[in-house]
Amino acid sequence: MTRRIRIGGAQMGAISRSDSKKEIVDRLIALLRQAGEKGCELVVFPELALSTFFPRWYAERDGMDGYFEDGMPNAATLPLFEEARRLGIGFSLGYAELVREDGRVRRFNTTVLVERNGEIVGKYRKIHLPGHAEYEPERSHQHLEKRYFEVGNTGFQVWDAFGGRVGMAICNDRRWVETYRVMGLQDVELILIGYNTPVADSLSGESETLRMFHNHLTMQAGAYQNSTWVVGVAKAGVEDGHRLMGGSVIVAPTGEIVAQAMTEGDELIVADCDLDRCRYYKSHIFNFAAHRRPEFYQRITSQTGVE
Ligand code: CDV
Repeated sequence: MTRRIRIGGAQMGAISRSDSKKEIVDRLIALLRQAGEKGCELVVFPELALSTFFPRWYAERDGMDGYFEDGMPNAATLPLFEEARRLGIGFSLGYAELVREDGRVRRFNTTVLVERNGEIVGKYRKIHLPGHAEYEPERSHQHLEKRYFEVGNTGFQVWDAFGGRVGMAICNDRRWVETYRVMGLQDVELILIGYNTPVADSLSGESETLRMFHNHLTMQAGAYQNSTWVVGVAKAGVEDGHRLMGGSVIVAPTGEIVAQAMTEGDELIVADCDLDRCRYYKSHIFNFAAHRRPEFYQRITSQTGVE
């Protein structure tokens, strides 16, 4: 029996501060229906797909709570869950999560994995939070994820779903080799990643081309070195004067890009992903059991910064 699954990467264009939750969810549903027409069984939505990328603005720590969801699904997102179940399509969805846990209010940058029957089967809370926690006047835009979110507490798990082994990561996580390897060691076959990446870093002066190269380089390397499919999906375009990159891709376990977005707007990319293609490298050049030497990797878990 083939384990081929048709996957849609649902890149989104910009979301402005003034857009209502209903307008945003309607756009997600439109992308989902397009995916249904193309025969997709799984749709990957971006990081923070229900709001503008609010960490670019400074406020009190609870000053952005209006952009957070305090349950999933909730009244605003239920129509998306219902339409997905009606169409028999699963999806991953990134959003800002507000939860009462351990007797206090906690805020995470979260993605849920929803199976074709509408059930949430996995939840990942972003671990590598980029940026800073206080206002930094030298920047043209802030990146305050460390202010508004806590480091995720789910770890990098892998779930049996969609006929394979599925993991998730969020945006900055894609740049870290550890993200992929921890899932690789759990036999991951498909990693779903949403991102919001500014085209410019006001401190480094890197070109847009170089930043797009790094976007793809990290996901292609992660796919190849762990012999897994990777789906990376952007929220792109100009949000209230701040431009985010597109470049959403579906990457094969060989590291090759098999589908890529061409715009910075709402755009669906599609690929047929045969999960059995993961098996070749997993049993040859990246046969971990045969070739890894963890006795020489201790620094990776015992040490954080350079010593
Ligand atoms: N949302 C992100 O995590 N963005 C970062 C930016 C700040 C570099 C990223 O790694 O794309």
